[in-house]
Amino acid sequence: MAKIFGEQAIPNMPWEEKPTGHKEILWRYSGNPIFKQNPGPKAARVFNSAVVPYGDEFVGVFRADHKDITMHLHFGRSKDAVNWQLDDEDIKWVDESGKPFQPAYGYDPRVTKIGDDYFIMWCTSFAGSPTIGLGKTRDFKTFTRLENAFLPHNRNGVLFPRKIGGNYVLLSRPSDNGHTPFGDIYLSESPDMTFWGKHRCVMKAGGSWQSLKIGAGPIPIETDEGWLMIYHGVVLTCNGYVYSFGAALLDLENPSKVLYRSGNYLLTPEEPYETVGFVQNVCFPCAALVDAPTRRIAIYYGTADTYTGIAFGTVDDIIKFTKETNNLLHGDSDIGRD
Ligand code: BMA
Repeated sequence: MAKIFGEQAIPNMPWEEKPTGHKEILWRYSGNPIFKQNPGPKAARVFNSAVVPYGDEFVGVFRADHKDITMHLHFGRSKDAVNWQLDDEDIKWVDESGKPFQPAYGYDPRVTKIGDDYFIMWCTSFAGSPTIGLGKTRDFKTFTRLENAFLPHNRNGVLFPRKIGGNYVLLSRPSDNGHTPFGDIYLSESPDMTFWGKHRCVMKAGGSWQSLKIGAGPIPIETDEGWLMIYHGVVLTCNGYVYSFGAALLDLENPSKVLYRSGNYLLTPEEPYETVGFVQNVCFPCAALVDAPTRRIAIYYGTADTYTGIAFGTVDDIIKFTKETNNLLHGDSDIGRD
């Protein structure tokens, strides 16, 4: 059994036991999807979103695409992390001097807690092109934008939950301006969340379900087997892109070194709410709740760019699966400097 570092007990997180006879590593919540269409006066579809425990309850930063098909971040709160009260309006950001500083759009948020701060990463508009927006809050009332991490074009920013080697570490997926037909996972370091450098390649797309592009998903989970990184992988079929997700273990002190990488997906679009929607065949994880004492994990994933689902499993089963199906590609186990 792997030791899980830094993760708190969340005894009230959503959970259902594995259905009898279920053969796969993950199983879907029976009440999926937890967000149906048109959940708010402006929000048409809520998906690819981040949730975290907060006090005895849960809060989240949600991707809500509006009824004019623009992409926004909304705050939400919940007592059980299943039934959510979503704000009608999008999050209002200020800059570090307290002046309004609203992004033109925002999507695919992640939330990482470090100390008392909750850092929020999302895909933001920078001079009209996508890059990684960064912000922080302590109370989920005042949301302060920090400097954008990178130049365009970049997406899927995921901050590790502690400094590594004295620096903050951010995963990212350099991209283009559109529905990017390529994409590998990189990391960058920063002493102060403003200046980012020491860029490293973590792993590249390749191999069946993850052959076209890959991108980090939930915040990596620190275990004594390595950082457990759940990530999405895309294959291009005759019928378009298919988004599945799998897992990798990264070296604890040098996370650009991949120790294991799942050769099979953990979850792929199968249910109608995953295969049919605004964009068909998408399972896109952005958050996970882990109850360290019981090893339970609840993965939140956007489905078909329309709904939000939860998949359950255990950290130990995912680690075992990642090792058993291991399919490291050339260069994965390197430091990724060249
Ligand atoms: C990606 C991202 C995701 C989206 C996916 C499928 O490029 O934009 O937000 O879920 O495409 O449309």
